[in-house]
Amino acid sequence: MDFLSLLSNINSDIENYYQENINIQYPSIKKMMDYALLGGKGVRAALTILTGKMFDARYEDLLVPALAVEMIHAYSLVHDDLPAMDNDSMRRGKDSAHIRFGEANAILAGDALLTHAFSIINFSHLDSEIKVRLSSVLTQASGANGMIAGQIFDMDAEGRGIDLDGLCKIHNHKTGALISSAVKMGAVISKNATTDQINILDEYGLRIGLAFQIYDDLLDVTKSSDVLGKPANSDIENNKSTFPSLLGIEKTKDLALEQTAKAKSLLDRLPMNSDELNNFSDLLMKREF
Ligand code: GRG
Repeated sequence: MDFLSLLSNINSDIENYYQENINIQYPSIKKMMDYALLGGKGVRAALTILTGKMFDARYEDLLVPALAVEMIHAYSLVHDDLPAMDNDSMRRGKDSAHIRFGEANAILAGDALLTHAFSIINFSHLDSEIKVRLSSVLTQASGANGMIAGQIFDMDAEGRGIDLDGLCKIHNHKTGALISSAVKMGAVISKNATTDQINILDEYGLRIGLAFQIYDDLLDVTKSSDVLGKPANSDIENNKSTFPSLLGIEKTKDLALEQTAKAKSLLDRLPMNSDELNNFSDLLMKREF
């Protein structure tokens, strides 16, 4: 199956699961949450599901963390687009949430997605022990030691020159941690994964997350706003160091492929067939947006 068909099938299952299980009493809040959540590629959900399949996890179980991680991701995009952050007016081919609903509503819609990501886990059909493990993985990745730290490092670096190590540190936290949590939750849910295997997947997730971000930086300078569904060249306009600004386009491409190859080589250390996740890793480096 090609990249977009795979993602489109997963996205429609995630959307159905969301509509059936989210319990929001107030239509105006639900409308803003729907607006911010739906319409992304669903890469993190796909990583959870493909990893879970490797460990023979049940598809209906995997939908729980797959949705939760997409809700955290959507909240981070809403807040990242705010005037106080990156100040971007377009996202996923439409107005950013604060342009559509106003800044205060967008902040609250982001907060609602963040909070309800954990409700989706806690009120699900899963065993209590699994719920605790999933919540722990997701909190670690999205909280002050993960994505939030990455955003703060990123803001601190704005307008100052940073080196390649500094840039990798930002993105390991800002992008890699959540992507790695998506991968790990697919394994954790199955109860079949050993600690060693989860550690291997953690490293795979961080490497593929870094490769994803490097490639995202490349798309920012090589594709149009129409193709991206968000403003092109936004990193330059925000005066941010990026992989292309530090390395140039060709070396950035090489680095993305090198990180992907390293990520894939980690999968070889797992005893089960990892072909689907391997192929997906390659497809991430061929995406158009
Ligand atoms: C608490 C104020 C506050 C902020 C939360 C904003 C934030 C912390 C973190 C930002 C995280 C962020 C926006 C990382 C960028 C990662 C990235 C490459 C996003 C694009 O991901 P895609 O391409 O997007 O998967 P789609 O739209 O397809 O889901």
